[in-house]
Amino acid sequence: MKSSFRWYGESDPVSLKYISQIPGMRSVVSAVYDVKPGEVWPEESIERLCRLCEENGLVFDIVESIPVTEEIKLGLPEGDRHIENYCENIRRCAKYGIKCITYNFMPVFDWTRTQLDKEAPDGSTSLVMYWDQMKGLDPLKDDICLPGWDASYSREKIRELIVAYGELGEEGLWKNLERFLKKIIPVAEECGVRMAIHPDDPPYPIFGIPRIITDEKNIDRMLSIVDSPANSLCLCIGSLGCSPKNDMVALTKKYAKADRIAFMHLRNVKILPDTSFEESGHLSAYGSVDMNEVVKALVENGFDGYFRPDHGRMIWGETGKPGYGLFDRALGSAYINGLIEANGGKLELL
Ligand SMILES: [Mn+2]
Repeated sequence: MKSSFRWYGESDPVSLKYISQIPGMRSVVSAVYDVKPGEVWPEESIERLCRLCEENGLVFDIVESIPVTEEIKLGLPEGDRHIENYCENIRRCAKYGIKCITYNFMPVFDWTRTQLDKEAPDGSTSLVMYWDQMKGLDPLKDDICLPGWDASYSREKIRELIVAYGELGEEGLWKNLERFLKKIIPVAEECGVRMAIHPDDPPYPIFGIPRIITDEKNIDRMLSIVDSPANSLCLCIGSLGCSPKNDMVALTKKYAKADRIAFMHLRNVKILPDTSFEESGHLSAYGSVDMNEVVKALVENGFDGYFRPDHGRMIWGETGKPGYGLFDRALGSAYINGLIEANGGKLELL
């Protein structure tokens, strides 16, 4: 297995030097951030990321994400040009050694939480979603913007998108995903890249916006659209795991065995009695997922792809991008390394 760490480029307060000091760390998960979604990434930008990682004893070989535009997801005419550009981005990334590209097919919002700095009794903070904070909110009527929502959209644009997706519905979104996959997966195959779709976070509809990568049945449907290892999963334990209906150990076993996991997002989540959830520390005892059983399932089923500790809490006075501080993610990484070693798995070092 290949240990990786997300890095938001040169403006990230977490340095590559520090990332390289995390035991077993190998790959940097990053992206070109200064290009509008739907456009082509300049080769110089990809090359620069490769060089910076290499200078720090790391490798940039996994991308998160190449965003899928609303035009593609809504099946608008402009979407065709965006899909062409998407294919070109896959080719360009492959040219510089990228082996895996993560993306999601979530309409409008990449993820939804109601608070990013909920303080736990120990003083650490984390991201949470509480239904009682969501109650009564209506983005069609109210002037609201939840954390994690794309701030570049105007309120008016968000309302417009919500109406458009409501009309499109789940089946319409499936149709557009199918169209997208049938275009990009052959290109990924040709380039030796595995596409890894990130599940919807959280895995249920919010404000009536359809969500489709939510559970086993829908994941099976998605994987069968193009039956190829190039059409794989970024299995995010914390995203799928915040629905009590998803058995994360069983899903990990099933998809690792079928070789349809390219990337693992390993973090724990605590589901509350009303199905609200809190992002917890990685340790099994802190959340609702048995992390040891998840890692054991990976080892026993020969998983040799990438994993990263995903979000962490903010601890030790660190400030920065919520979920993406250095300290707790590094602790998560070390914990996962321990689980891998104890279960007889192997870390692939550079
Ligand atoms: Mn994730």
